[in-house]
Amino acid sequence: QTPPTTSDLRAIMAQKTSRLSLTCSRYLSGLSPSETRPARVKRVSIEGNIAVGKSTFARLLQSVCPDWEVMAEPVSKWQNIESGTSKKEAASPQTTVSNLLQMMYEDPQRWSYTFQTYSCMSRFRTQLQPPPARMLSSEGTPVQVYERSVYSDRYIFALNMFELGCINPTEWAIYQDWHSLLVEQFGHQVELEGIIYLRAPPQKCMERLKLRGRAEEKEVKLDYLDKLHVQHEKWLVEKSTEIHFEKLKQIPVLQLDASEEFLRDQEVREQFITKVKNFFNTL
Ligand code: UDP
Ligand code: D5M
Ligand code: MG
Repeated sequence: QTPPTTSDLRAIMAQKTSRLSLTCSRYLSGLSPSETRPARVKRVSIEGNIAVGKSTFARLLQSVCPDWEVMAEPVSKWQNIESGTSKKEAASPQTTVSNLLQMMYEDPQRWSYTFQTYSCMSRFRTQLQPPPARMLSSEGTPVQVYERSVYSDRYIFALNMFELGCINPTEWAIYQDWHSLLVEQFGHQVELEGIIYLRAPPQKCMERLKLRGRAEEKEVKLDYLDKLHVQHEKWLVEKSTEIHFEKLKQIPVLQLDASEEFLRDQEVREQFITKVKNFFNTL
């Protein structure tokens, strides 16, 4: 091989510099004034009833496109509450002290509010994570996809628990106060551009819940899934839930009929992916 000439090297350098400046300008032009996150990276949550297939669908999306980053719901964190998780305490070994998911299902009156504080905190943490560097230089439509959001925490689960009497009026007032404060303070950083609603009859979710066999959920009744289904319908279809954030009131929703077997049926899967791609392009 002949060594590169000076003009070859110049050409290579020019190409690299122009690629770098393209990446930087794309990144900077995408930044909206009050945020640290580039506006061209879209954020979408997958919403739906327990066991409708959100995690399965999230894994499918992750496998389809490298421009999409999927963030799973941190269920294992709720199952393993650890001591010594702060930075100061990081040097000492962490020990699992309890399973909050199990405690919430076993004694909802006692643990629902605590569960909501922790699940919501973990969702804020997830939604506040910056996009990975590879997304910033992507040519396509980079999208961060979350399994549920700080909004379903409030407008599905916390609201439902309040209506069931598992969260009392004082707890509900306090919850709503800090939830609004955090959403307003974090502003654009926790806003979503769209929602994918995986919709299926509660009976179908019950079948899938049994199929999955998560130990903590073995006492979950169809009636509970019915109530959560109604909350989803009110929020995302009928739009009758009272929403406290302007952008969320207008948010585009893609509804997919998740009673179809998208895990095993390739045709259904491809239809879903096409709909998702088209949806992302409209955001
Ligand atoms: N599942 C299925 N067919 C589908 C989608 C999901 O059999 O088309 C199964 C999946 O394998 C799992 C259960 O349904 O055993 C619940 O799915 P997942 O955990 O994804 O539901 P999520 O609670 O995250 O919505
Ligand atoms: O959701 C994971 C499990 O966690 C499921 O049993 C529902 C429960 N969950 C999730 N978020 C909440 C809130 N905010 N309150 C109460 N229960 C919650 P899955 O749908 O299986 O992915
Ligand atoms: Mg899941």
